[in-house]
Amino acid sequence: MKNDIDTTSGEGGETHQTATDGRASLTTNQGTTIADNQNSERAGARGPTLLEDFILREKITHFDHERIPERVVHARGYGAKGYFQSYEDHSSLTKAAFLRDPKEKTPVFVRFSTVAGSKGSVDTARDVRGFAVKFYTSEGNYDLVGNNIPVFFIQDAIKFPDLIHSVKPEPDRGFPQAQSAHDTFWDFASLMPESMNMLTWVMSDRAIPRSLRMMEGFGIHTFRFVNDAGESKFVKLHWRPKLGTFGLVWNEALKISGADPDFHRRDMWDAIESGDFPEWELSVQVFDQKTADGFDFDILDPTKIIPEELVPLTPLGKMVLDENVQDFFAETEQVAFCPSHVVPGIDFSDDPLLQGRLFSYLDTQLSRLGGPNFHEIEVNRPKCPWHNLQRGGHMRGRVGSGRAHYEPNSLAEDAPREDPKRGFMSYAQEVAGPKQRVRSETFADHYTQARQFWISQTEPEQRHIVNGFSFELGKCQEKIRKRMLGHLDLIHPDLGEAVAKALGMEGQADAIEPAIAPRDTDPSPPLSMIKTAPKSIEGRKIGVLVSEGVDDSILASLRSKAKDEGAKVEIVAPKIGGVTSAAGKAVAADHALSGAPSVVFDAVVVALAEATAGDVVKEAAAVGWVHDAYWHLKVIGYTAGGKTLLDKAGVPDEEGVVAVDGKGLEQFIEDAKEHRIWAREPKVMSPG
Ligand code: HDE
Repeated sequence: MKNDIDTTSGEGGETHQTATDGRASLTTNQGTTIADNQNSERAGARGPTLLEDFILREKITHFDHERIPERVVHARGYGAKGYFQSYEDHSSLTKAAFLRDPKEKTPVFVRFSTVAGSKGSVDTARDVRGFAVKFYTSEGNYDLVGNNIPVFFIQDAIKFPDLIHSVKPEPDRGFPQAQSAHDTFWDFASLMPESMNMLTWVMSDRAIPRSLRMMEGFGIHTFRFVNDAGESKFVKLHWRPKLGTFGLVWNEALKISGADPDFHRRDMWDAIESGDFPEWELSVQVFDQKTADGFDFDILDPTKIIPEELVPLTPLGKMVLDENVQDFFAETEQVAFCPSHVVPGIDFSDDPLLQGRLFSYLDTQLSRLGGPNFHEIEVNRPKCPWHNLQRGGHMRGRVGSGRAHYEPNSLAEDAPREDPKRGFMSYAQEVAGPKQRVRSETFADHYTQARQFWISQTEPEQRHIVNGFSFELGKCQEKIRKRMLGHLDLIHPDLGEAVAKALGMEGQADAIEPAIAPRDTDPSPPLSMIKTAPKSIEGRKIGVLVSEGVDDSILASLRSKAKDEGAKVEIVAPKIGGVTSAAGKAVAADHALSGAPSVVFDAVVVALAEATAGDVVKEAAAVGWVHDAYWHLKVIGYTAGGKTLLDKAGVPDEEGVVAVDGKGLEQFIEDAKEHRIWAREPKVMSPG
């Protein structure tokens, strides 16, 4: 653990800054030791405070300026550190050093985020998640600034301010916060047919991830890799989580927002603290211009994916996050990602959204971080040597030397010089054409891929998309609902019909003329989370509700089985003081019942002792605990005493409701590996 007081920066070393007991003395920012940190200086014990109290003024001034402007989008984020390691030498693809040496561990800083909400909003809002990775490579910083959904709402950067203005709180009233479920967003979206593919993804459970550790990441745009021979291929970048990709269910997400607004960051922090390091695989889809020419969509259009059936994924390496941040502000808040931060071997495509981003990120740091020297902040500084002839600017930290800060010069022989051999060179792509403001016709099919996404989903996933649309549109004006229903009919008549039914608006869809009529394609199974879900409870949490006299052997076998499977058990007791087991042992509570509703667990066990179950059963919180677990399709284990609570909550004896005495525990774990009992859902809610 590093000391949070920096005693090393002063030249003076250990003089007056070290108190007699060996602890660092409190000083001002100028290094002057502070004698009294409890009282400001005043004229007389009850008199006015003196302006000359520089210690008070310095402390308050610093405090007054402790906040910086939050990010205009992606304000709520969470960071972690780790490394990337290439599986092998990929030099046939790229000259980027970090993808060439499988022995090298390249340090990374990752920031996950929501998009619409402000810094103090909740983790589990329905939203796209940012997935931004800074690789501190030996050849400079490379930022892969992606999202957890592989397509985007718009095709041209010039529409981004409009998109964000529409989703942010409405400017006259200042709400709603962190939500797309309001008029302005759906008004804009329904007038932008290009957003239809992304909207279908965002209404799926991908927009309410179970955990940041269980999210995919995508570079979205087509990029280029360039090798030593100067040959270039196009690439799409993908992160795939080792634990699989999982979502919450909507009602669960709503309740988590209240029970634990920090649900995702706490989950990430806890996992890393306990040595359960999140891991992702980086892959690319590699293709050339000829292959691109054969697609019936444009590879420069960021509202399209390249289905894996057309170009499979080539794994490049893995990323492991093994260290939590030490100072949230200094690191997570001040980290500055820019898609324009690339290294030799990685290059851009002409995607018009990407091209706008190449300008925007550097620009936004100037006001957010206060000037052009943000690269000197520790989290942003390259870990390889860097030197140039720039000087000056707000908060310049580096101390330059010599007279010549221009080039060419003959006064400083040792000044840095350009390096045509190792330096970054853009791929020499031919560019020609008239200057014009047009949208290429190859960008005009807005429905085919949305339809493919829809038909690739399992039944429960389709139900949730219907629910997502009907929840959000249910908060909008009628004309917006009708317009959206018209688009949904084009995406797929089944989707349009189901949402219309859920809204009670059958037959009311506007007729919308598509620029290009949608085509039918084959489904693409990798687009479904359920079809690709690993059967495992690794990284999951099992909540166990106990009462006085709980059976020791059930707790012991549950703990040992969960450990073998890489899952965690947390004890929920009526009171935080815990309970005493049947054998008279103290069972510590991880949570009081009031502080841990079942929404924060993946599976639950109701392990009440028969003799004391009656005390728990009369608590509405306990009944709600079990009722919600059932509603949210969780696997529920129970003891003989626990059965009383299940009966009170109206939980029937059926698949996924398992007696855990004796052999039943194995069954409970096997069922929990299915994550949710999807067959139960039609019994607890209808779509919409
Ligand atoms: Fe961003 N975006 N964005 N974005 N974006 C920002 O940069 C912008 C887009 C993404 O954790 C801002 O430092 C424009 C797509 C992430 O710090 C800003 C356009 C994708 C993050 C900005 C886009 C992203 C940002 C705000 C359309 C997925 C958070 C603060 C042309 C590939 C990074 C900042 C972090 C942040 C602009 C579209 C991902 C204003 C103009 C597409 C993950 O520069």
